[in-house]
Amino acid sequence: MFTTLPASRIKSDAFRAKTMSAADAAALIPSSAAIGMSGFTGSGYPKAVPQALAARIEGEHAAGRPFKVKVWTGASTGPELDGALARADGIEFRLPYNSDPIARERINKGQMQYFDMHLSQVAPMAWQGFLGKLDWAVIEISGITPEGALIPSSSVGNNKTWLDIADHIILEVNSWQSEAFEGMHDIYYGTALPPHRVPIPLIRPDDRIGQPTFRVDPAKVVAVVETGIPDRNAPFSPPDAKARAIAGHILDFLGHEVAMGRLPRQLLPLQSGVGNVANAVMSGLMEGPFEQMTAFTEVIQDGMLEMLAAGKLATVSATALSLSPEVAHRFNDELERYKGKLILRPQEISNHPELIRRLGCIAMNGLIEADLYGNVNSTHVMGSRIQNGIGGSGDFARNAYLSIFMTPSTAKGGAISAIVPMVAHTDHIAQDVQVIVTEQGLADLRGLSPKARARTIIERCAHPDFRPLLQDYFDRALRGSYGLHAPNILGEALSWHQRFVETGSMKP
Ligand code: 0RQ
Repeated sequence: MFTTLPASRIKSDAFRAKTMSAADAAALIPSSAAIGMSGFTGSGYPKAVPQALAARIEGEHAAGRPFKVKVWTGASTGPELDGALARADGIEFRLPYNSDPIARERINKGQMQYFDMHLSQVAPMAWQGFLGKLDWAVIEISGITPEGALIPSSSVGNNKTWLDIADHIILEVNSWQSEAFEGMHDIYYGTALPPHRVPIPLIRPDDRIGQPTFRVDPAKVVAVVETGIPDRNAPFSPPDAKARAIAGHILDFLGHEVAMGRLPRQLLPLQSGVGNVANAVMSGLMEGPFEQMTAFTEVIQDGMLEMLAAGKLATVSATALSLSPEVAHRFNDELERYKGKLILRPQEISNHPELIRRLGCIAMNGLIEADLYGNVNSTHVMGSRIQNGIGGSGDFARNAYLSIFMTPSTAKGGAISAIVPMVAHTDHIAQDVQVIVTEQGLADLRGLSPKARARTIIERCAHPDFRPLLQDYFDRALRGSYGLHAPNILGEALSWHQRFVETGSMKP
């Protein structure tokens, strides 16, 4: 049968009967509710209901009535969710990862509680129950089948878990998302808590072990909202000289590892973090000699999609797309060509420590600062101000075959050294950090004792403006430390950070 109207994405009559406006759906949610939202980076997050909820919260506040909710997600989301709710001062508690600037400001002003956690652990911890009850789920999907199964959209995140454990569900059916998404997801329902846990039967990154849709109890679905709003990720800036230098060092190193017989010619499954540097490394790999690579990662940024399109990458497994607006629109039009090569999974699988260890991933993540002994701070600027969160970096770094961290050697126009005597907060201990790369060079820390690590990091990674200061600190620590295994002058170790807090520069 043909019609001039675009076919509804809601193919089930029972669900179509529950359609309503975003404002009507948001009006159902009470203050203090814990809401599991879809979304992982600026992809697949609900866009209409959170904005309507934010408008409602602003109205309640104007009338002098307190109204806040607790927001659980997959990872960061977009401005229509975190940005809108944070601007309305509507978030009381947030987990597990945030990159929204307004929410960040509220967290750092002490106005919003934030629980920063490993992304693989969100669903299992929700099942354990100590986070409290999940009252609502607001989930973006790309369609509903005639049988009432939900076709996921551009991220999977924790949606399976939110749909399973929430009391009430609101679905946003987004017709901006490509219909060709149907069949690209692999939703595994075999996870459980101990003592019922069994091995996850995934042997290769592109194995399918689940089903293409989410199941849902229709009795819990109280509203279905139709939208057509694009995903919103920040565009990537073209790789600058520093990002290109970092990518070059990593490519040389991987080539060396292949030559030494420690990596196969097609490498091992790649994991790449978020941000411009990570994207630049992917662009570097695009030009490099490696063919038929695979990826077992969290997010697929532009660089990875480009490699997939060019055949450099054979397959990619992730939990979310994280594409710039331009590439996301193109991807939507061309999605059919990626079928069979791209799989999106729940984040408890994409980030599963046992799978990462067994597959032997090559993890490449950004850092805020690293210290002389190879400990890494990924989250807390000057030890107290949260930037984003640990995200998946801990899941991957500890369990990877090769754990690489990368950063420009300075931040804030050269006022801050990314290499410091002692990190002001530790996310990744030295045992989980095998390689540190800056535009200055690459430090291969594998098998090195702490003092050898310090010498290598100063020589290879530190910026020339800070190298003599670090060398001087280390030399004096060698003379005056309480112990000479990992020498430190405790009273001085964090004085670099304090100097920045007081003067705006780490330079004396
Ligand atoms: O702040 O924008 O205000 O200037 O931190 O830094 O250089 O743009 O780098 O985007 O790659 O982010 C660690 C934050 C790096 C990221 C981090 C300031 C800097 C800037 C961003 P401004 P850049 P990136 C999988 C993996 C944890 C999660 C993770 C991250 C801002 O990589 O969140 O890895 N990692 N997940 O100025 C003070 C320093 C600084 C500093 C940078 N030493 N001191 N400020 N900045 N270094 C993906 C997911 O889990 C979803």
